[in-house]
Amino acid sequence: MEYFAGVKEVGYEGSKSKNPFAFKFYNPEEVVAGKTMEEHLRFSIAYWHTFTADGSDPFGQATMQRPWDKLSGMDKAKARVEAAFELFEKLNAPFFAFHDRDIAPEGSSLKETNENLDVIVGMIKAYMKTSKTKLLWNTANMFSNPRFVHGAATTCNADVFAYAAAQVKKALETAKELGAENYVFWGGREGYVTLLNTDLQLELNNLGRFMHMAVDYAKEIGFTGQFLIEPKPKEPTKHQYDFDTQTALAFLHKYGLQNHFKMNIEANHATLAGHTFQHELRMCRINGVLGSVDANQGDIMLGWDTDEFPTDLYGTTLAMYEILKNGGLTTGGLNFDAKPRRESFEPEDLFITHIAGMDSFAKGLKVAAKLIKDQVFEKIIAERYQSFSQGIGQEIVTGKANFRTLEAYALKNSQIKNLSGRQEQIKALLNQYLLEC
Ligand code: XUL
Ligand code: CO
Repeated sequence: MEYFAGVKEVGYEGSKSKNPFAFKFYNPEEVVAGKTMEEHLRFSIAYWHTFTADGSDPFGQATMQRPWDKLSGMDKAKARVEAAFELFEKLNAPFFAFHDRDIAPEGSSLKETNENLDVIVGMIKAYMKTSKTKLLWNTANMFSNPRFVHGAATTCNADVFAYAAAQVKKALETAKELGAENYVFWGGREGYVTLLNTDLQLELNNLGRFMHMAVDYAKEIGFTGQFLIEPKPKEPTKHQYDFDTQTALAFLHKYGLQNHFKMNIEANHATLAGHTFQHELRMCRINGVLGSVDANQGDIMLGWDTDEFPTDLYGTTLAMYEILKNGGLTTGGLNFDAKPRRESFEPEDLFITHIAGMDSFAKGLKVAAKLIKDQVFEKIIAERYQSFSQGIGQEIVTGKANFRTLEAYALKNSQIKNLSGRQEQIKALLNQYLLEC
């Protein structure tokens, strides 16, 4: 059966096109800075938003019209796989990503749940044999089922910790089976709501133990994909343990896990933490832990995770600047952890939204590549910090200076001169690149 009969294969038509089902900027074969756009951008479709979500919110019921929703149970799960590979092919998507519970329903026992999963993973594997679409990453949903009310690896209930371990064990086997390039840990309900009933130390120690068990099991079964932590500061808990990149890095170093993990940075999680998307990407880049990206955007007027498709060119440009400066994403990709608005409920909206996101990142890539080619920020920054490449500054950064030598220098140096930061001039220059590229 064809699920999206109204949409043919989406092709590149150029920036003048008015066809809503065509790319205006994303031209997979076009070479930018030495690589094709497809190789740079490594787009991925998020199974949960695209095939599982129904548009319900705390105030209202499902709105999404999805042809497979007239089915139920395993029949619905199978129809979703068929629809997924049709959409991947029509969008020419190189990757996809899923949670275990997105692809197959839970059974009445863990054994039955795993059996359901085996059937669907087998079906996905068969599709992947003839499809170009690869698995960017998979993960375990340890937050929807009521058993995870107090968390999973950071629960107060050891039986739940054991269940979560069994679930991640199975998810790692799935990752290996389908050749996932990464495996993601997003904190789900790993966090707390009040310290009045929380043993903070035990919960964090248990999280460290859990992550070590995952690393050990991946080694045991020969899963060589990259482990990723996806930071988020709040939601669903008041305080999520993987608050942001710096917090997650401190956790990894404390528990001796730093050689096994990189980060999966989500734009809307960065802004919830009070950071820009670029801040989180830069923090990863300078620490060598930029793994992958959940490409979406929030709404500056709202304080929650709205998971909108990325259309802000300023954001996509600065994100692509960081990614290019990082030398690319290696095993990672740009995964659209984004959903059509509840009001955009037609099946065709699944194409329109992805096209909007892909075009926005393609344009961002081109502008970022030009900025780097012209060394715009590099020149500004080199000039701003030039005092550290000679004289006393050079002594500081090469470790030759100490408080005594610096005091002697400061006593003699009566005239300190600072230069303007020229922030507004730089922003106006960035606008010129955005408008003219
Ligand atoms: C939740 C979120 C998740 C993760 C995967 O905010 O971003 O969808 O990406 O569990
Ligand atoms: Co995400």
